[in-house]
Amino acid sequence: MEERPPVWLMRQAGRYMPEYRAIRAKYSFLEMCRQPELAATITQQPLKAFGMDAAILFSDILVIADALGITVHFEDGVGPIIEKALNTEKDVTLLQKRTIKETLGYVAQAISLLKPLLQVPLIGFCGAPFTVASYFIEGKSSRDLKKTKRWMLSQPDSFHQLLEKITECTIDYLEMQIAAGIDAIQIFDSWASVLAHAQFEEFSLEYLRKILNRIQHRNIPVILFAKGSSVFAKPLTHLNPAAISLDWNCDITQMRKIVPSHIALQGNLDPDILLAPNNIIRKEVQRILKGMKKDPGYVFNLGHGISPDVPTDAVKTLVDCVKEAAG
Ligand code: 1CP
Repeated sequence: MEERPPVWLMRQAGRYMPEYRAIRAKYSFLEMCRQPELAATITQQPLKAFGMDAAILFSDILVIADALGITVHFEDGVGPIIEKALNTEKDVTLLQKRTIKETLGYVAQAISLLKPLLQVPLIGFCGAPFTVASYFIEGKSSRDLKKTKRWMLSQPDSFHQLLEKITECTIDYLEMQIAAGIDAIQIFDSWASVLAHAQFEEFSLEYLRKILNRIQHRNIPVILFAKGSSVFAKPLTHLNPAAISLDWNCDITQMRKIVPSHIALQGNLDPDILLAPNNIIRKEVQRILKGMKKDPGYVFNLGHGISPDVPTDAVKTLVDCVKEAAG
């Protein structure tokens, strides 16, 4: 019998699930992140509904703002809003790193609550410094990150200072998650795709390298996700992560020519496939399963997160289809 790959989905907990919306009707998004019992319940919702092979902690890449004294809130239908978006070098100088335990201790509590309840590994996560910096500068979601890139290109020194500060907080934050018991880490560089190759190496990769080097002694598998990971696969392999999570633009079978076999591959299914009829979902899932059948390490996932308008039945179809591949 061929072994099937494990399956989990980025943003597997979220608004597409009625169980999530029922809790969301009573609490703000940040309350849901900050109350460990709620975060633990929401983390388990997709596992109970669909039976994924891993849990990802319910939280957000932007909660780290608290650790730098930046205030973020989430507006319904809009997304994250940074109260005082960063504008100048002085704003960066004024950022004060706070104790992670004091500002983000609730994340460790949620992990401690969850660990004894789960039968599957728990993935902790953080944002890549570049992506987190882009939200702090833009102040909200942006399609093109013009303000970020203008700053990066015109004042690279202060941009590096900002990345450095976020990196230091991120390392402490991951150390806390590891001490609390998570089994793996995924780092999300969701906006790397706006960067030219050399810009990616200078403004993102170097900080990812720093993070991986500093937590290496913990022996925790690290999955690197970037929007654009297929374009940046070569430099990402130089960091020697446990896995690289691929966007959906590439032919995953061809990526093995670039990514050595000791680094697992994850992802690659176009998230919009979940908007298609079930027979199409099955066909596309099977296409990837067939292509990766003989691969030494593949983890089934989407090329990016699930969107809120996806039907739950589509997610069930995807997970069932991967699990059936065992027989
Ligand atoms: O209104 C609501 O109910 C909030 C919607 C929501 C949810 C469910 C947000 C706001 N964040 C989350 C959870 C979340 N965010 C998880 C949970 C674990 C999971 O099930 O996967 C994770 C891993 C994230 C990470 C995250 N937040 C990323 C990186 C991953 C990605 O999708 O690229 C990013 C960029 C964010 C920022 C963010 N958080 C929320 C919104 C609406 C946004 C903005 C996205 C954008 O700018 O387009």
